[in-house]
Amino acid sequence: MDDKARLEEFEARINAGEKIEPKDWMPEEYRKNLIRMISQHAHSEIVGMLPEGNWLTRAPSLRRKLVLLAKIQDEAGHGLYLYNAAETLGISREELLDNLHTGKAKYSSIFNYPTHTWADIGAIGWLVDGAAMVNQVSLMRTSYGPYARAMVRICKEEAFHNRQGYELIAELCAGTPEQKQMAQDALNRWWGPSLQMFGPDDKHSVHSEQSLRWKIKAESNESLRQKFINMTVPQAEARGLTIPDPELVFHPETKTYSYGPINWDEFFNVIKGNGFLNKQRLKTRNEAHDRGHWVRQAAEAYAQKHKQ
Ligand code: FAQ
Repeated sequence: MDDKARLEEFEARINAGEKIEPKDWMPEEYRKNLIRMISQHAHSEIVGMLPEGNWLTRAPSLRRKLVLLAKIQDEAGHGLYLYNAAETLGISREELLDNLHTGKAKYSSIFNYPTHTWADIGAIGWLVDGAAMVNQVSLMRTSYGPYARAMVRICKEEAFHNRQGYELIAELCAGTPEQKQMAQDALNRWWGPSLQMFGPDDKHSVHSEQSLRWKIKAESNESLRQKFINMTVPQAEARGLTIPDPELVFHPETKTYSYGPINWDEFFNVIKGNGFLNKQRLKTRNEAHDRGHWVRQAAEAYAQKHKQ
């Protein structure tokens, strides 16, 4: 079979809703795009542990500390499934991590923002995990089998992450006026960056057309952003919080919200490496990786010994 015939067969399988598996023929562009996207996703899970890890020693109760600890451990697990899924496409873990540590690969823009107060931990769970969940539920339908299957478990855990964040925010809203203000301040700071997490609008999204055609992505950036807004605004209102967007309007006939402009200059600046914490995040990740050298060395020696 020549490449043209292979491509036709590949696209017919995608259109029929079949999953593509690691040993199946796939166009080089499909493989490359998936490695880019899955690895960016994996790196986001791992870098996403950093802002929350910083708050473990400052959690206000033992219960909150246990919940946060469990959530951070889940994120490490998500990173692991995703690195494994990326490896099935023929790239090594070392190369994937090297791309993160040298700044060649991206991770989610959202993790370059600082966490000023405990309410920010609630906002991360409620908004950041909420946005991640909306995106990942749609990725359960991605055409690449290992990625789709990783999403099933990840989504179950994201639902718990999202609820714990919302519960934390709800508790602050039911507390003193100062606590409620903390929750509002966190919402004010995290709302815009959370909307940016879905990526640029359809006109400016570089990969969407091809990714939608090959069902790497099941939905466009815009459509997922809209779902997130429709889900989250009523949750804010239920706690007496105000979404920081004066142009937000509910349309009862379509049951959707229209919203004001998103700050894309800020977004592109952050993904170019100029966000508030980009340099610090990479430095911390590199240091953690170096500290783990002896563990990888021991695991490698063990694997070698048992191969013989
Ligand atoms: N941040 O052409 P598009 C989480 C880049 S998981 C940084 O539209 P695409 C869990 C994009 O890479 C969060 N860069 O790209 C957690 C491309 O640049 P490139 C992560 C971004 O891939 C919660 C350029 O802009 N989730 O948070 C971002 O078709 C709490 C043009 O964009 C995933 O990664 C961004 N936000 O669509 C952990 C889900 N958006 O690569 C701890 C899987 C866009 O050409 C605590 N990924 N860019 O140099 C996706 O669904 C897609 O990759 C999108 C972007 C939707 C993110």
